[in-house]
This record gives sequence, C-alpha cells and structure tokens, in this order.
Amino acid sequence: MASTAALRLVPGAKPQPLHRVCLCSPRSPPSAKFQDQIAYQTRPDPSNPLFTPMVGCLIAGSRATKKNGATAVIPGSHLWPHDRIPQLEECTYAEMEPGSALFTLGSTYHGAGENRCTVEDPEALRTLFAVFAQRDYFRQDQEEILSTPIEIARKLPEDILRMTGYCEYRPWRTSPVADG
Ligand SMILES: O=C(O)CCC(=O)C(=O)O
Repeated sequence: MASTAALRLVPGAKPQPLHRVCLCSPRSPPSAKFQDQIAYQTRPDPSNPLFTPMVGCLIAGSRATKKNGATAVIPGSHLWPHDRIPQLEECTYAEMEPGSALFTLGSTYHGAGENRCTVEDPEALRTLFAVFAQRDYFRQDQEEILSTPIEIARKLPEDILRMTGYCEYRPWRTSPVADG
C-alpha cells in the first residue's frame, strides 16, 4: 500500500487538476514530466504500455454524482505519451452508489470533479475512500509503521500487515516483520 485518504468534497469545491498517480507525486515539481518521474524510470519493461507501478481503488462513501464531484477519468489515457495534455472534454465521470469502487491504473489521468451543489442539496457532500497500492519494492508515501501504534499493529492479521508495509522487500524472505 502506498497511501490512503478519505476525500470529502463540499459545495463549491473546485475540480482537482487531472493527473496520473505515480510514486513521486505530489512532491514532484509541476514541471516534471511523467517520463522523468520514478514510476517510469523504474519500469521493468518499458515496452509494456500496460505496466504501472501503482493502482488506485476509490470507494464511494456517499453517492457520487457529476453534480457533487464524481471522479473524472480519461479511459485509455494510460497509453498516452507523457507530453499529451489531458482535457476536461475527454473525461467520463465515475458516478457511483455508496460501496461501489473505481479501480484505476496509476497511469490513467483522473481527478476529483467540481462540486456544484448548494449546502441545501441532500447529496451535497461527496465522500470517497482512496487506497493507492504500489509494487512492494517502492518506499511507501505514507508510513503506516510510524503512524500506527505498535499495540494496534500487533493485533492486525498477517495479510493486512503485508499490505501495509510491515514486511521488507526481499525476494528470499516470506514472513512479515511483525514480531518486533
Ligand atoms: O477525490 C477524487 O475523486 C480523486 C482523488 C485523487 O485523484 C487523488 O487524491 O489523487
């Protein structure tokens, strides 16, 4: 796991710039081209356009509608060259019922939509739970090991510990480092 977030859009929230999720975002300077970023520098197979070091899973915690800011996505944009600029007109919107999920490749352009609701609107708040996952040989964006008290970590099942970074990437090692 790279990072997690709960993303709530309130009435008037402006659209998020369309972006790709990659390992140095959002710390990369705006001028950085996608090909310059670590996600592409470390592609084990540059000839495979489907390779992405990250995937996103965005789970709706409320209804997501175009009006309250459903995520804008450009299907197929994972195949684009780094210098193609995404346009709003190319977007489709991931309208979802609570509990539904949008899965994206890290290299697919997407971004939170604009919330055009008023505060009186019954569906004015758009809530989304985001989980970004990455290959286990990259450093996590969010260090669960530092932010989770060890007493809680000790009670978590092994598969959760593995997913959240409590194991080292060593091809010859199979058990999580959860006993320390
Ligand atoms: O809130 C959304 O709809 C998308 C969020 C997102 O793309 C991000 O945080 O990188």
